[in-house]
Amino acid sequence: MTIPSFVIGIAGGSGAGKTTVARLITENVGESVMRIPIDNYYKDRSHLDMAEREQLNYDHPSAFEWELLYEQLSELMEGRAVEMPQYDFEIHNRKPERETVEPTDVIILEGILALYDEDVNEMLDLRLYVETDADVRILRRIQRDAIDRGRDLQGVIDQYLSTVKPMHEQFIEPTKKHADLIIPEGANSVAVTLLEEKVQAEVEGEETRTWERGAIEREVQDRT
Ligand code: UZR
Ligand code: MG
Repeated sequence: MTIPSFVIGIAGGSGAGKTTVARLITENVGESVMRIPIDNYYKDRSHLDMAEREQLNYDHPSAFEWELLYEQLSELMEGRAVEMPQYDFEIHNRKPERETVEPTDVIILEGILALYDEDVNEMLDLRLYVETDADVRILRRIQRDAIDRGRDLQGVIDQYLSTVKPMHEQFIEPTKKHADLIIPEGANSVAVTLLEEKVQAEVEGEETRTWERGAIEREVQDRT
């Protein structure tokens, strides 16, 4: 039975490069590490039609099923497999089928609000915030949504101004204060190399975590 020994959270705005950082630090590590996109925990919207789903605010904390994320993370932390939901961005909805996910030594939880929920934050050993300028992020967003995913450009712009930007400022940016480390400009190769070494060592069985899980903030509080 595998009990995860190291859990990393990666937060940051849409288009900041969270997925890229997560991929790069796990690329050469093999099967002892998994990535959990918090996108998998977007609420099930099967009762709405496509036009209604297109209108939803996907950048607000209430778009996610936090209880399910917490429950499944807790199961994994105790060495049990979970039936994880999967998300389909094309239809803005959860897929009908779930995927069986077994616990691994290292878990990387990645998403715009990875550092938002207090209970989830307590489960993380290392909290990262990827900080990338808003102009770079919107350009990437246009590339991904309008060019790669074939969405309408005006729709991408409207969504950015009506929800992505205000929610970023209200909910995502403030979670930076929960971070242990801030990574400038996403796939910053020095940061990625340091993190990769850490993950590699953890997977090879060296105990690299010398602090107690969730202890960081308490320690800071004790000192103040
Ligand atoms: P990342 N998102 C969608 O566009 N459609 C969905 O059904 C679910 C999410 C977008 C969401 C958010 N919102 O900014 C982004 N908008 O996915 C988060 N607008 O994903 O961190 O990979 O950019
Ligand atoms: Mg991503």
